[in-house]
Amino acid sequence: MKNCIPEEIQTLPSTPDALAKSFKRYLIYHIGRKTGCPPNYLFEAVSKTLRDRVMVNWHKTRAAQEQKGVKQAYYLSLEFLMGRALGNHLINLDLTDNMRKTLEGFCMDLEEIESVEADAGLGNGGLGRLAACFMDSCASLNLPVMGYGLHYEYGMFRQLINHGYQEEEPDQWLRHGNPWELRRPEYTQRVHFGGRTEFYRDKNNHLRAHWVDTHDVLAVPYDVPISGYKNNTVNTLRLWKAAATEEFDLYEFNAGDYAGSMAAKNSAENITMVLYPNDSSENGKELRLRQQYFLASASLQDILRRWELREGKNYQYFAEKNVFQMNDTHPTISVAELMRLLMDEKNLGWDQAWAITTKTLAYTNHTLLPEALEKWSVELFQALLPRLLDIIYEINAHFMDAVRAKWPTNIEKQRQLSIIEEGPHPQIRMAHLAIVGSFSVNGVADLHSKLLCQGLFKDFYALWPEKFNNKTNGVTPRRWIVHANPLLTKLINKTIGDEWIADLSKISQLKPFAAEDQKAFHAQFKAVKQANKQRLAHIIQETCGIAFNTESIFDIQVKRIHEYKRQLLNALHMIHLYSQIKQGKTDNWVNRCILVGGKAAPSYVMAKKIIKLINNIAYVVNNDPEVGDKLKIAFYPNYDVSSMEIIAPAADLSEQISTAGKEASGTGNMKFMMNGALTIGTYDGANIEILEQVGEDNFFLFGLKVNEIEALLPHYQPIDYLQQDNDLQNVMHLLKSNHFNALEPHIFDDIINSLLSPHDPWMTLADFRSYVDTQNQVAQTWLNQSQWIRMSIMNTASSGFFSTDRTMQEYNHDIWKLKTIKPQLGTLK
Ligand code: 26W
Repeated sequence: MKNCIPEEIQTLPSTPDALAKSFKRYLIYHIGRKTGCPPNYLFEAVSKTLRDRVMVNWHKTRAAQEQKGVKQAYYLSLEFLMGRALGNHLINLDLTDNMRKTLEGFCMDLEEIESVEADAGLGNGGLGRLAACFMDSCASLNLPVMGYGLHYEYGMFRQLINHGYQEEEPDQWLRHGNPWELRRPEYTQRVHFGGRTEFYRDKNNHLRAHWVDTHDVLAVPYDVPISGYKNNTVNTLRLWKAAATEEFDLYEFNAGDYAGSMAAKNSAENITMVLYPNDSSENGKELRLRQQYFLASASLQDILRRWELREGKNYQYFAEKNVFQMNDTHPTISVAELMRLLMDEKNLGWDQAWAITTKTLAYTNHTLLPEALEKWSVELFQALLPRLLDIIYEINAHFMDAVRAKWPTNIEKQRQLSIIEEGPHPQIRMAHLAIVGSFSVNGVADLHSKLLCQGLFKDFYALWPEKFNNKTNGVTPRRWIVHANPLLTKLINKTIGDEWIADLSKISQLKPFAAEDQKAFHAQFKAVKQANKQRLAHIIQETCGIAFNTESIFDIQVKRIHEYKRQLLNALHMIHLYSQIKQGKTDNWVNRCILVGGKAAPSYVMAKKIIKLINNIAYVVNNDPEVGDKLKIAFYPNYDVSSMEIIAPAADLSEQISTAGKEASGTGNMKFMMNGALTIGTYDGANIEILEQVGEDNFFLFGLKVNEIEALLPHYQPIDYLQQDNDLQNVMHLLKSNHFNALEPHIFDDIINSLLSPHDPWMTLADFRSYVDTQNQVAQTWLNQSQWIRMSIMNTASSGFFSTDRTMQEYNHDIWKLKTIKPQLGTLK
């Protein structure tokens, strides 16, 4: 449509008065409410006021990044665990103070408004939150990186605790709308399912394929702005929502089957209805495969569309200017989908398409657990994605040639490495497809990457050592220090200035302030921790009705509930402390408040039992007058990103107690460290690098190492540990005697049996003694408060390495090779 809208647009003024004017305009004229309206409208008006200030920089960033010749990276992920956006944008735009003043003018409190926002819980745990921290750091580093994910109608379920049991409720995060997303139907893509392959000869007599008789689903993008820290860059996270095509509505509608047409519409729109709440075991559900292909296909088509807008149909330089990072194997069908698009839609030959694919795709592995390695049945693929199955077979045939060339006489190697696992029900091994199709394969911590090369992917490493690399995870200091811990931020700024926020390596300038003679700084550091403990204690009182005394050690384990993370080891320690109190062994006692939080996958029976056990122990301990303040235990319901923002700043002790070799990295460990918690941890994942950075004097290390675990596993006899250890006997006796479940006898029998089984892969009892002894050291250290504070300051001051800014710089230097792109300042032309 013709128009003469001026091309020049200007960023809106952001003085408190200007913000107030915008806010009033939104509330009164856009939303149509005034005083006395529900809080979600106030939040919406505040967010849209701020969003207006993001908009021009968003345009400018896109304009700068979409110039010809600019290389871009795309982060493909089924999960983006973003949490809340408002506070984060305020920090990045440096508008926190102005907005606070504006709202004070209306007798409103900024923190209260922020707390109205629903978490964008589009992820399970570590992998999803990592994607969110990556997006923040890429924008803050001016890296042209776009995120592609799914617009789930329901995110991670809400966890309720009822009589100690987990119950799940749907997460209706979009109930009041989402001011941070923009629907962009003009960029809708069409994704195929079902049908069959038809081969034909093109005019040059080349054999080509058509995917025909498909059932299509539309992918409608929702764009979310990702602002960088005080640098005017605003990147994009594009989330796809499934919608039915009109034809397939109309066809059935005209045939008179209204209900049938609606059912078909539903089945299309189901694809992005809900996030799968499993964070380790893959269960082969068709809908999950549909989600994965839907993301891959819509994103790749969108990227090719944008490429052609800039460069036309010329694919010669595509690989030089585009790179895709696959977040675990979940989006790995992209390997085959990119081949399909390049060959069937863009008419490239196999060799050219394969060269492009393997120069643009990179894969990050996030787990060594065998049950988490994705496999899809060939049968399901045949029915749902027949054309992609053809391509995977052909990729595998070429790959088997390479395997034969390396190991000419070894048939067994071919069987082990094949993308197709043969058997009565053949399966596609997605990790193998990812490695074969990628130029880079990385793990997420030093140890984890080494274990990939030596264990899980050993033969692939022998074949292509140059593909393998490590990228130790991080977390964004903007959310995990500046936003979560404003008091600490103020103290650090006052002490060393604020450059650490954009360059966390500078936080090491705090190290001299750990020295014994820095009494004033120590007192202020301690006061900050105390205030943050008060803030958490208040919430625990409100939600759990349990009184946490802020003079006690706050000993915290929050993460997904999983046997390998060993919440059970923590539970055994709780019972041990309780038993000590009951036996009167309380000389030099140190009071402790133990907090555990996390969600169990709804179908993970053992994880749910662990939650019940912790709640039952808590009930007995908290209601025993003889125990009093010596020990308090709480289970934090519905642990999510926003709760971690309150929890991490209040922790004295961070529990990172996985069986060595099982936790790929961990990122909660880093959030705790930054906020001055000391870690009690095994030699696992990024704990090892935390220990290296902070020094062993400032870290409580315990437990068996990977090689010891491996050596012991075949002849592990938990009974032996029991026989040698009185404390362990007392603990197991209390458990077995139904002490914590008098009204529900034997409900914990399967837990007891798993601990005592020689086949317990997590070897919990093997680490019990070492854990309890180290917890005693923790308590002894706490008695020396000045030493504790020194160690705590050293943790914050040594956390510089764990910024995702560093992680992203490494991805960029080694894998993506992007140039930084800054938006042009001034008015937009
Ligand atoms: C259902 C399939 C499935 C399988 C694995 C879903 C999700 C997963 C993820 C790999 C689980 C996950 O979140 N892994 C965590 O990734 C973090 C970021 O790299 C690491 O810090 C954690 O150690 C790792 O457990």
